[in-house]
Amino acid sequence: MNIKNSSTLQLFIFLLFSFSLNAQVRESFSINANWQFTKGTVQKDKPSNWETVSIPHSWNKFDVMDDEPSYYRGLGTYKKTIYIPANWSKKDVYLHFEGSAQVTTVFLDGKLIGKHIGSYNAFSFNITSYLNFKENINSSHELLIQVDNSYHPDIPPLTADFTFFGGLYRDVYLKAVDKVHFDMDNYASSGVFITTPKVSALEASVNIKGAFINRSNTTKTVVISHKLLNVQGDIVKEIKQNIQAKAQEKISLNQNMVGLKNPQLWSPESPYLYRLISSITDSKTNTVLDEISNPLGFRWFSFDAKNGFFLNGKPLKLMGASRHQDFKDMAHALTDEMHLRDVVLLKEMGGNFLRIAHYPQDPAILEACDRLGILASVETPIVNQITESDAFADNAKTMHLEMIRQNYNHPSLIIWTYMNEVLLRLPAYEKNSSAQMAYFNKITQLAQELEDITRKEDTYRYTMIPNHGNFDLYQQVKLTKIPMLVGWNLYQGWYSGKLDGFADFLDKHHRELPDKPLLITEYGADADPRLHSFKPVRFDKSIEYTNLYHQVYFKAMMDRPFVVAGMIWNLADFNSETRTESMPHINNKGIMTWDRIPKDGYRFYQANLLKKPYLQIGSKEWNLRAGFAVSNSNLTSNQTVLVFSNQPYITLKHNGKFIAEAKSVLGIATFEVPFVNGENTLIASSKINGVEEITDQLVVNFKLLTDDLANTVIPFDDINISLGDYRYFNDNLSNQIWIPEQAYKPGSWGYIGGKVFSIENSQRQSYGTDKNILNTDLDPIYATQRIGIEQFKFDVPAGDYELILHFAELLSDEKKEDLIYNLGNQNQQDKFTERVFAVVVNDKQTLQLSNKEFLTPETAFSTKLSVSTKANEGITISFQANKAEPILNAIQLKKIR
Ligand code: GCB
Ligand code: CA
Repeated sequence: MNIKNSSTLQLFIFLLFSFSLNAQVRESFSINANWQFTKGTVQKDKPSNWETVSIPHSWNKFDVMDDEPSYYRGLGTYKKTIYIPANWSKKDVYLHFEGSAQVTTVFLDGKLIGKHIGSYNAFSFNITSYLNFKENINSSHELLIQVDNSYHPDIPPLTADFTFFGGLYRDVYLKAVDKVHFDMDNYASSGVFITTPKVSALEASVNIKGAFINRSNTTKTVVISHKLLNVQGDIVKEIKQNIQAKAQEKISLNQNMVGLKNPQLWSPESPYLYRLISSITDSKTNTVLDEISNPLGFRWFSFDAKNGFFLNGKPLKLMGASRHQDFKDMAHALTDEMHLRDVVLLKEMGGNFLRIAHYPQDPAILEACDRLGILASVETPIVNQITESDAFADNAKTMHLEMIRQNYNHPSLIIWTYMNEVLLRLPAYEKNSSAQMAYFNKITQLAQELEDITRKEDTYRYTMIPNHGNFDLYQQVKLTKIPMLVGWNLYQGWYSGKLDGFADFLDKHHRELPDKPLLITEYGADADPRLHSFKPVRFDKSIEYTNLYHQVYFKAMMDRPFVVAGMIWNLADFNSETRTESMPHINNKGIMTWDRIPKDGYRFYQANLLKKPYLQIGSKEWNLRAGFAVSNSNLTSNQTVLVFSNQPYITLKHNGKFIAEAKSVLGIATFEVPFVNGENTLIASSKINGVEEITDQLVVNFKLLTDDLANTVIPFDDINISLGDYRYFNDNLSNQIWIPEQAYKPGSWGYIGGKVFSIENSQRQSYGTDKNILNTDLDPIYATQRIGIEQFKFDVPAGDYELILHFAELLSDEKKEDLIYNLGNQNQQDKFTERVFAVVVNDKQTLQLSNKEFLTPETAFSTKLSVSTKANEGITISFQANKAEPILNAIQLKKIR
């Protein structure tokens, strides 16, 4: 502060003074800055390599993306000197953690303060008795925290399709409260639990339960009051109660605020938020001892198996997404603003529901849902399987209680969820054996216990279990019976089967469980935004296949009023370290990328859900395209362009010329654009009410190719071809476009002989492999291959060229555990036989390749050659088998002179 004159100084002193008066009430500040961190434990007499970090922090930011399988799951130690304000000497002091993964042990000045189990809920410790205060100076204390994210059979989740990042990854706070305060020892909750037993547009009531404690050494007479404040901050209603509390006494509260007339209702369109200020006032001195603020929204809701969801008496189709809490290069250690941004993005998509999956997330998330009007569910992370131990069940139940109590007061939250696809990964018991029955019974029992806990804790919200598509098994284990709502995670036309299988499943549920409300808790397909295809097929990871997928699923859900909700899996791509495939370690089902760049899926939902006029050209990331000219006299190449819009008619212009007006179907207008070489400016527009226009523009850089390499109209300069592939691949880092292979025709280029590589008996992709190809980020071009290739020819004119050949042996003799999400696929052992072949360029033996030299299985290998060719000679690359068949994964040719 720059103090210019004495009146500012006076004001400053006044502010300081008024602050200390206020210091009666709760104080809290985060202690995120300046921690010392080291991996492993700290050993006496051994120097540790401390590094300065700040919270949120994770030690798994980068090792989850490298080519080494697995990531650090072990101990990390954090330390920091904390300073306790001298004026806190008469207070109760707490250390509050919003979340730490996954077992956290806290020491203060070498003394054990406490331990917490589980990665996703908050916890706090009363540290008052460990502090020693001196007059007028802050006391300093050494805080040491051990955090361990090792696998533990008794701690859920055990396995899952996401990464179990470790670290002190959410905010840490120091808090001070008067000795008389609302309960701070109730699972790190606010200590006050608010319900609205009666709500209508005419009248509402509020019930407040909880407790307060008098930790002082004298009896206190206090006034407990609750004020309901509207958005303007006016007190709408206040209730008060005089209570006497003996020294050290904890007193339960159960108070009602009734007869609130014409409450403003909370809904997605109008998320009206009241605040309930609860306070404790000393009757004698009239000083406020404690005060807390909770959000309050008036709404009522119900789920119906025939007609879906109703909010405030009106039907509302719930549409939204699930969300994981990680982000590119940051693991799960995000700032509050980044969490908030995801909820904003969901709102901007037109969504009204968030499945907080598969675990409770940062408090910023539900706060944002309350404010922005997003309904939500939150779940306890029992995923894929359980351990049949009491300790596992106890930990699960404790996590569940923590979750319920900590999130109780959010009006946006309407569903408590537990167990995700818990029958996906069955232990190796024999089918129908007594051991398997015992396992199933344990699951039924745990589900029933969690259900009972939830119903007892909260009589207003609903309960839900999300299952995978094995209908009969979930019926058998009673998981369709125990919860109030049944969620299904469905992937027909992705992991297996056909897209129409989805609608069949919906109808089956409706037929066989006519009284159970049905929510689609997950549906989605992988989209690697670098991959595009005009022949999209299941598991090719192309944007175009996911476009089809989302259209079919969305329509099936919209056509059926009994489908309560649809939750896209997932709002954004997320890390799943064990995954391989086109983008290793990433689950690409997000409708946005890991760093939140929208894909077409996001635009599809905007076009279908947003009420305000919307229009966006699709595939924005595909701004580098390639294609063949119609002929030497027609230098254009026709390719499809999609425009996503909620307007009925869309017009597209290309380089200033009118292309067409097209009707949008399910939010999509389709155009054929005659691309020209170089820059192509696309402008899509639509009239609204006949007048105003909304427009969107995309510039595509197009590389016009010709089949006639000798022609001079489009002289050959370079080309990148992915063998055994039907897709276009954009390598945005090097600004290069790869095109699919073609067979050789004289005068042109292409392969001779061989076939497209495909995994034997694969139930998913029809070509290429899903393995992580090591030593490259260009996995898609290496994961596809022409096998048994005899030649590759370019009938190029005379000149100097650079030729790059790319190889990857896609088979190996190692046995690998199959990705469990690829339902129905068994572990497979490759039929590997050693491969040896020679590469001959224009009759000159260039290279001998074998699995011992160069062709290390599952590893990218590329080699660059210079070729000079004479007139009418062209370039011929011949592959000569020695052992097994020759292969080629990709090829590039560039003219130098
Ligand atoms: C599921 C799981 C989810 C996975 C998803 C997938 O059913 O619930 O955790 O990430 O499928 O992409 O396979
Ligand atoms: Ca390839």
